[in-house]
Amino acid sequence: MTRLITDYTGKPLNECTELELFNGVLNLVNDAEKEKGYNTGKKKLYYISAEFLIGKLLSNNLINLGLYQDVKKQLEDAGRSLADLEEFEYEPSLGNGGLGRLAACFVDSLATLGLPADGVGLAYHCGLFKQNFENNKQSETPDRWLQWGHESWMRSTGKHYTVDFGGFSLTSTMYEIGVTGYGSKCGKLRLFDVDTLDERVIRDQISFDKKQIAKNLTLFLYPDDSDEDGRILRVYQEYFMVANAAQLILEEAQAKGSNLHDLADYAAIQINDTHPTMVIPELIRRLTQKGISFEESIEIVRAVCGYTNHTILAEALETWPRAYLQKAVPQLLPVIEKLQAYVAERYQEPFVQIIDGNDNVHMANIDIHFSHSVNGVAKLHTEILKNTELAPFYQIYPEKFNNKTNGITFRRWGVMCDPALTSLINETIGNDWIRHADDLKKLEDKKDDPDFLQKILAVKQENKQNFTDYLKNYRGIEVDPSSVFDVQSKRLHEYKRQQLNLLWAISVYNDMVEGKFPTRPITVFFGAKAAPAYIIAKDIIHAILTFSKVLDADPDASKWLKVVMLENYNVSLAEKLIPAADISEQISLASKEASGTGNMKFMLNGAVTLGTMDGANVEIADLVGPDNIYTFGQSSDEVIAHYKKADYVSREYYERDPKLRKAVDFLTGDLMMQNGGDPENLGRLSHELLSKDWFMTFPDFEDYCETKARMLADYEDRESWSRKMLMNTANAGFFSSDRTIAQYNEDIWHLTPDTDK
Ligand code: DL6
Repeated sequence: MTRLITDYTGKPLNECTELELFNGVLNLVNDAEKEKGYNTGKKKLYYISAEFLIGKLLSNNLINLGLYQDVKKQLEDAGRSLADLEEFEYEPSLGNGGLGRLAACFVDSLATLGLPADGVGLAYHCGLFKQNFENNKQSETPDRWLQWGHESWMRSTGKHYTVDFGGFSLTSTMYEIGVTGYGSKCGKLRLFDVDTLDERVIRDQISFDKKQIAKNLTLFLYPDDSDEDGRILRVYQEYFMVANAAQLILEEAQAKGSNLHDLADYAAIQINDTHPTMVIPELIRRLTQKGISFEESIEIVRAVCGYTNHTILAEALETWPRAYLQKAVPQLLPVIEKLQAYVAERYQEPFVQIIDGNDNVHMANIDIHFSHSVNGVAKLHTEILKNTELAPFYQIYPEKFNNKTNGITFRRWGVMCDPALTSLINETIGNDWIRHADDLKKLEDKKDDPDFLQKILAVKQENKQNFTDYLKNYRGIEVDPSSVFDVQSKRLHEYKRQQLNLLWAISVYNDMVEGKFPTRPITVFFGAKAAPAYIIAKDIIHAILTFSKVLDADPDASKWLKVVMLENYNVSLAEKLIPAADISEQISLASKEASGTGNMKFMLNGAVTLGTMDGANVEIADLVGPDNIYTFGQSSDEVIAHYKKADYVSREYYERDPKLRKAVDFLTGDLMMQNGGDPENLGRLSHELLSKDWFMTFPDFEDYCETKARMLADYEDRESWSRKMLMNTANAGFFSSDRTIAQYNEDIWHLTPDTDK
């Protein structure tokens, strides 16, 4: 039965304001979701995560509920447009990067597969900061997403818990955001907030009074941790998240008949990175309070919890000084100390201790000892964890380690963001691929069909034109849609090596000055936010923005090369940018990117990868074969060997390679300074590269430039390039998060799907 939007607006659609219309459709979606109902079952998964980067919800939910075409038509018949409502909707900023977006894809797949599951996290009021560019530099402002009518997505449940901290207690409220499944019942995101939050503690931009915990606890995701107050605040946040989660989990299990000894029959917990680690001691604490022995509590919790590791960067593995825990959560410290005694009794190896000799508590070590499963997020990553980063643990618990290569939801990253490609695929192989992604493989039958290859090129051109129009209309940026769209969009981090791409672009410019021009114009897009306290990352942004001005100021060069650093890159912008990309830059230093998920989104949308053999790039290369990906650079084994021997000296490469030297010198040269370059930022960046270059940009520079030149030359054979695009889309099926979630369930959670639709 058709749902009428007018039943929700109470007046004709052509008389509605944008807000009335938006709320009308939103309430229609909410009703449809409730009518579908929620996946239930005896055992439920709690996926606890500090981030859920869910993106805008309106169109995604309409697609999943099967209402998209109908609602679009009702709006069009009244002279209104769904695209306008999509623009009107404000994006929730509840995440930072891949880790949070993965959690959002996972809850979509959990719902779609009918698995009883909640995402559990925090209801940040401002979430991640909003990025602004001024004077070629990043600045940050609060992103008050909640002020934009999202109360209707995020519904209060009226449920409250008490969370005790050192010297005070806070009351929480649980909010819910519905997670629509595709052709299935729904799931829920359950986000906790403090009732006492007060946004007036924000002083200036994103700085605020960090001591007033009751007022600032859920203000920002990842508050600045460059000082001690900021770091302790993160402990408060993490404990608040898991203390609420623990109460919810125990309450729900008991309501379903658990006697707590059998908790693992009622609950599975996935600990997404180390932020939710304290759920382990918290549950043990609560179980012992209920009269269960400490030893048995450990076994119960271990049977319930699984841990996912998302990084091999040592500095990204959280450790908290014992004093912080003593201050914020004194009731938890005795439990952690007993866990340390338990470990020390069994294992002497210093690396695996929970509390080290300097009184630092290693959160990942708690996870590994007291979970029954430890997984990495791509084949290579899991191997590096087992053999290098976490080798002493692997020796103790070989049976716990397993791999779950990441995935993405094809509803958002295919159907929703690329309607032109979706139509072409649907008319060629039908639409089963949206739920059974391996079906995409059938597209390979078309790889020698010149008409089909032309159609693929036409779809890409349409997407490039759409993005060009968007940039012009909404951002005032002009780009040439017939240029090659070369895209690197991801968090700004030295290991991801935006600086390598920049040095390449500078050397293309240097070539042009010498009269060597590219065959076709190239537009290089960067989208990236730098953590506010990450100085070198901000210097790299400054260098990119300044270099883009150098190009704009040069009438000859700017016809051939344009660099666009997109402000405030977020999910909505990714949804426009990715379908338009020709080249997907995945150029992290081999061994450092746990998986990457952007690489999968670009691949699905027919971009060809230029990448190192890192993270999930390795699996992309296996799937598409060497003709359909461009790989370069040192192998992960070579990189790991260099770190071990500590024998890398960046200056040697600089001295040896004149092209590299010229590009590096350019960073601090006159042209950069004349175009708004700040000698302090650029000098620091140049010094960092020349004196350290910890992520080994220089050794890969030559191979990167040569490989990219070959790739750009190959781009000119349009039919052959289109075949590469096709092979990427056709082989993307493995990267559906439905596959990933099915594997987690099979190996770790053992939930029974709710098949009662
Ligand atoms: O697993 C999701 C995502 C991976 O795809 C990225 O490779 C990885 O960098 C990211 N990890 C994090 C955690 N910390 N760090 N760094 O964001 O997880």
